Amino acid sequence: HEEELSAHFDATIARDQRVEPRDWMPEAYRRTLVRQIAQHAHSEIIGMQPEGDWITKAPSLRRKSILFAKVQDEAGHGLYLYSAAETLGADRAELTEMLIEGRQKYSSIFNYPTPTFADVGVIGWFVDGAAICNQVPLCRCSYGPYARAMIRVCKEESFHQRQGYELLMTMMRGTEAQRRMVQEAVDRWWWPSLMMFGPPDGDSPHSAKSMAWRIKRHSNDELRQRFVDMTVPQAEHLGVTLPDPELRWNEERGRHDFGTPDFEELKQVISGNGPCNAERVARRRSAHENGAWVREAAAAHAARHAGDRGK
Ligand code: FAQ
Repeated sequence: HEEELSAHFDATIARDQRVEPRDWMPEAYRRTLVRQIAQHAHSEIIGMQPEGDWITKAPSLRRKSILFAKVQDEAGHGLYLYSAAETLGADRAELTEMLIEGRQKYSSIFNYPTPTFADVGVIGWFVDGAAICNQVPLCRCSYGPYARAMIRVCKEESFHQRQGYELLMTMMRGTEAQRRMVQEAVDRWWWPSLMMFGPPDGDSPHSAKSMAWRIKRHSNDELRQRFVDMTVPQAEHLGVTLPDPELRWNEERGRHDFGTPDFEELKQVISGNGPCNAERVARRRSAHENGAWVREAAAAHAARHAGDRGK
């Protein structure tokens, strides 16, 4: 029987059809998805912090309301993604426990500080830009609930990217000090943004399997290349320099050549030793602990409501 189910699963993948929660799936496929979707959900939730720091300090009411809305969208993305993980049998409370105990990862990028308001713009431009490159192909991921969640997430993310770029355009039309602030933020975020795509292909243990299962559609290096090709003309238009002396157009390949990110730094940040890892996790933990009474009250209310319905 198991063989038959397995053949059916393989055929579904080969036909490029979706695997749904009720379908049989190999345990390793389920585990890979829970791992990736949980990390993705945690990234959205932890990702609220670096920009969230600027909500109370935004330079105008307009910028404040835009930022508020963006950070709320990220909370929403986190919730869709936790729901997608739940369709695979994961328990959201357990996933949160694993995050605050440091047993599950979130994107390296959210462990860098945001000392100036230009960081808000650069996060939108680079980090949401990188997220879009990585996530648009996930809209065709073989697992239905994840693929469908990605459609709305990508639409919102492309709006986020444009708001970051528009913020930077505004600053570039401002004073010399504002232009310097933008360039300085670009210099700090460029390499960490390239690291978001993960280790190089030769050093990516999960890629082969995830591509065979059509969870991933493109390799880490291919997506990194797409991001560079997409971003270079945007940088020119904005009037900033990307901090890579090896960056140049390669006529033959029809793509840009670029330098190698410091993958040792990526390893360090992933292992908890980035500039803000401890702060990010501590804040998530305290928010979770401070919210305990809300969860208890909601559960008590739901239990009483269930009792009412029984009468
Ligand atoms: N950070 O074998 P691979 C956002 C880990 S966007 C931390 O290549 P895989 C939106 C990897 O998990 C950011 N860990 O793994 C937003 C694995 O560890 P494990 C979130 C990383 O899975 C914007 C190990 O290294 N997006 O939040 C990183 O095939 C602005 C080996 O790597 C997603 O999560 C890293 N950068 O490929 C929010 C997208 N790279 O599990 C707020 C979905 C690698 O063995 C503001 N995820 N690792 O312990 C993916 O596409 C994939 O999981 C990759 C990694 C591409 C990230």
